[in-house]
Amino acid sequence: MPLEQITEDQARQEAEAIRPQLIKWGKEYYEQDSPSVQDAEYDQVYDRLTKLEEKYPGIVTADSPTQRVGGSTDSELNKVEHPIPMLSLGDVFSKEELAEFINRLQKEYPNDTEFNCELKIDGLSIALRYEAGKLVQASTRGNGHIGEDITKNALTIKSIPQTLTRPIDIEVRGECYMGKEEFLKLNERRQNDGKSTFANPRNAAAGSLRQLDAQVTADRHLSTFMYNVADYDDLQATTQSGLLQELKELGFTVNENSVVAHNMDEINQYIDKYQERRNDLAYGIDGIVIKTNSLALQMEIGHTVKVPKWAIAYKFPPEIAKVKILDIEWTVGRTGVVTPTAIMDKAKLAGTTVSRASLHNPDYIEKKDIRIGDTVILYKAGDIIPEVERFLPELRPADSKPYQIPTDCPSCGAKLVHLDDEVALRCINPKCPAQLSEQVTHFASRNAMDIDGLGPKLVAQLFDRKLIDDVASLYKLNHDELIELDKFGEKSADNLLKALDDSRSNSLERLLFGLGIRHVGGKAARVIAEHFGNIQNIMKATSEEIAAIDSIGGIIADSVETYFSDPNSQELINELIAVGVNTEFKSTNPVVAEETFFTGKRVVLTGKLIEMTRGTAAKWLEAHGAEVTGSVSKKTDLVIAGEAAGSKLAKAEKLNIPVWNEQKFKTEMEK
Ligand code: 3BA
Repeated sequence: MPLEQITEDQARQEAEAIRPQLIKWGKEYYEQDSPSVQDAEYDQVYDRLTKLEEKYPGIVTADSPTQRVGGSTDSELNKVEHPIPMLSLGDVFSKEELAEFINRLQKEYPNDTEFNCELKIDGLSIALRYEAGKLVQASTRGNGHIGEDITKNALTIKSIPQTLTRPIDIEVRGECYMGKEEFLKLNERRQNDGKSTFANPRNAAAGSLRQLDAQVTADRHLSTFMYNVADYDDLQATTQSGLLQELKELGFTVNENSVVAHNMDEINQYIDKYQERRNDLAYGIDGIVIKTNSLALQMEIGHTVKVPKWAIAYKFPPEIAKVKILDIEWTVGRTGVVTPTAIMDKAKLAGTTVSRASLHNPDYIEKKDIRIGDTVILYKAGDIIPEVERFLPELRPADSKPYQIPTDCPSCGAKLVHLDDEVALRCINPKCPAQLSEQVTHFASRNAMDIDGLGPKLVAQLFDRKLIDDVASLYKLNHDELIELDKFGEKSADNLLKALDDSRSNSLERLLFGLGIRHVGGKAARVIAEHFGNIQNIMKATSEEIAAIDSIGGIIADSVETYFSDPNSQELINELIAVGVNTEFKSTNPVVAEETFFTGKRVVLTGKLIEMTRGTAAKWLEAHGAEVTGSVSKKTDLVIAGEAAGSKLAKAEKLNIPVWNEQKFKTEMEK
């Protein structure tokens, strides 16, 4: 019903229908980081409710989602108040609405002739508080009044300066996000480790930032763009564009794609340019933000309880494609999970050609009632991952039937099951060829046994020809068998045999990771291998003994114990030993050098440390990638000062270099 014609009763009815849906989506979004709709749909429905309530203020209820700012915060992180609230942004979904907004502003404020256009980064808003130029607190926006304390986590983010170039008190606000590449790598790692993947970079950033363990945040490589301050007292800037420049001079990373526009034409040009280029950016954007450039005018124009009246977000229309579902393919993963994929006509979407989209699990197919032959709306979550939004009823063929979820494994024919309350369907046949094939591919992969040349295609062929049936049988392959394979010459056969032979002497952690034990990623494998020294010790270890290792949690420990208590696993290990695979821990250096907070940092130790000697501290720092130097200079990144520190401490303070006491250093060491 168009807004112009709707009666108050109709508006009330519609609003009552919309609100529970928005509340549900809001909960999913803020509390579980897993919304079941795309942001654009949420925004559109929210926008509709706002407009209904604006037209008939009498229908507004106290619990309407429009009356609350943002989501709730219910993790275990400490709460932080924002004495100067972090407002939200009003938004528009068309250039017409945007022109109206700008026209209204200019009518009331004829001097409002400069607008700073910024990209709207698809991340999470954060606030960084500095005292005398030093970072003292970082927090999430939360609901705008109360957020969460993420100070420790912020210390691990490279683009966040710990010391400003001037010793001022300031609260700087901006966006924290995960780059597209980083996001894809993270999901790949999580998939390898048998963990759930993030739906989009925004959720991944939220999940990574709101961590109790700062090391997790550090490993996730988040980035920031800052664009606002809580108050301008200690700054020189008189415009938003000048503010961005000054923030940059202070040491922050600001987005370089902002421009000052003078009229709707120029604003439209900016919109068009980035709508076109958004897929080429290394980070996701979901629109642009237009702000009155003059700070004095911003003050004069002011804000409502929720949003500044001098700024607006223009949201890009979601890129969608209408495509026909030709088939639903089920693939068996390494852990036996059977996942459906929609196979569709090829379509251009957000910069790439897509023809497949994961349908996640049987529930998803049933809830969305997706059927073969349906035409569906396809979009990309976080502009990256193709997702089926919904089917189009008007295009459903007359003879369409509900999709039948398979009951048998597509690879081995075994009955599929749901373990516990899992939504996932599983094949639990340990001899299922599809699972074994995935396991072998994982075993051979770079961070596992690193068997060069042994990729998925070759593994599939080896299985098809019954040349292998598990990872141990790889080591029994011979030259004559190999040269019979498709596109396999003498040279390829020799190379593969050499790669296999080389892998026999790998250190234990590669084998342990390669076995594909659930929840055991590369890092956990290394820690466990180093701790126990050989596979026999790991096989004997109880879950408690494994969990006693720092940084190994109960879930990983249980999973390791379960894996090795299975006779099939024990037999496999015996076979691996029989074919000459090394089961001892050898390496002294991490297989993959992990980046730590200290990587590349120049650190000076000064004063008397109580719980360790300076020598021990220096060794530890160097082992974690730091360079320990003797004197403080501009190039020093950090000074660790014990008791009775003298001139080095004074110099550090003069140069605004971060100084830690021993306690702070110890906390950091224990992370
Ligand atoms: N500019 C988000 N709010 C933004 C300062 C105002 C603002 C944003 C913005 C309120 C972006 C609302 C949450 C908030 C800091 C309040 C941007 C972006 N400007 N470029 C006008 O890139 N996503 N978000 N954040 N204060």
